[in-house]
Amino acid sequence: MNAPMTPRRDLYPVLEPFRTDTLSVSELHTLYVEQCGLPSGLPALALHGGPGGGSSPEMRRFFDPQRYCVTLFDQRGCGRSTPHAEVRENTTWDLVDDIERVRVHLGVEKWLVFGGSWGSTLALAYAARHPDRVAALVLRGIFLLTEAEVRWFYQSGASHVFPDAFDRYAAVIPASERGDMIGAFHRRLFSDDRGTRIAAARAWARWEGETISIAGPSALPPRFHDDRFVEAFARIECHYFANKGFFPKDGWLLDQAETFRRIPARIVHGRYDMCTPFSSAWALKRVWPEAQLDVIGDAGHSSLEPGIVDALVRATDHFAAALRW
Ligand code: STX
Repeated sequence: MNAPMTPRRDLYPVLEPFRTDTLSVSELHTLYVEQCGLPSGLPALALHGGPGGGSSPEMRRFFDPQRYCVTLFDQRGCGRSTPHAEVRENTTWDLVDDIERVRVHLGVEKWLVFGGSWGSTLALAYAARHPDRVAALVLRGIFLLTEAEVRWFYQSGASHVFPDAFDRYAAVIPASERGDMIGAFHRRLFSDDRGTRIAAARAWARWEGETISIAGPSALPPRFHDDRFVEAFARIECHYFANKGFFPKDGWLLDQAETFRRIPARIVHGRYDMCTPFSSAWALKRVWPEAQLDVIGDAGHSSLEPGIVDALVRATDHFAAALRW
């Protein structure tokens, strides 16, 4: 007889922040920052995706509220940070500097950094720049922001698995411009005409929303219907991808492994992740054999896929114990 399956862990219960704050980080940008859990708990920072996705209340629920003090903030231009959908003074390195500003503002010495998708990109960039500030890394849906990954999702690759959703995405771009989807979307997302901008933003975001889960296009998350969310998400993502993540060279993050290798880490990735293919997690594991890699056989990209939730909650529980909290 087969051994009984261990039940999958679920998210921790819904919780509200015990503190919310705004932090001015430049003459232009102000960030929304919140903390939840146990104020004297193990410090953790949860980085949202996109870039431009904003924090969501579910992100609080990957951590034991009796053991962790979790900080979330909305990255420049999105969520409750202002100005909304702004891409000036908005680069990977501005966000890395913001993490340090938030850390100093809150009086944290070192923290566990948790991030999925673009949140994993930013977590790795932060760890490469400030390795001594990172107690552990919990990363999901590894995205190294290479040209190959951007091409796979926005140009040709995932289009072969989701041709129906891809047609809806491509419909706002004339056939003559489809050879460079990032360029074609960038022109529209930064058009002076609001109608042009919003039509492009809806198509861009819907593509990502419809391909996020192994459950397929019907699993489109509710906020992908909100024009305010959609405009920041599409503009900021496209701005970062048109600028190749502001990295000095393609594949730069992998080259930094020697800098962050000593940080204890768990990596969680869905085998059927269409947005950020598993090959990037595998490439990272190759240069970072000490990191534990959990491949989830029945999951796509979303952090809320049951197998992904299970692995992430186990990872944060593991580090709460390992870091003796
Ligand atoms: N972007 C992947 C990413 O970071 C290429 C991402 N995709 N969807 C999201 O993030 C949200 C769920 C945060 C909107």
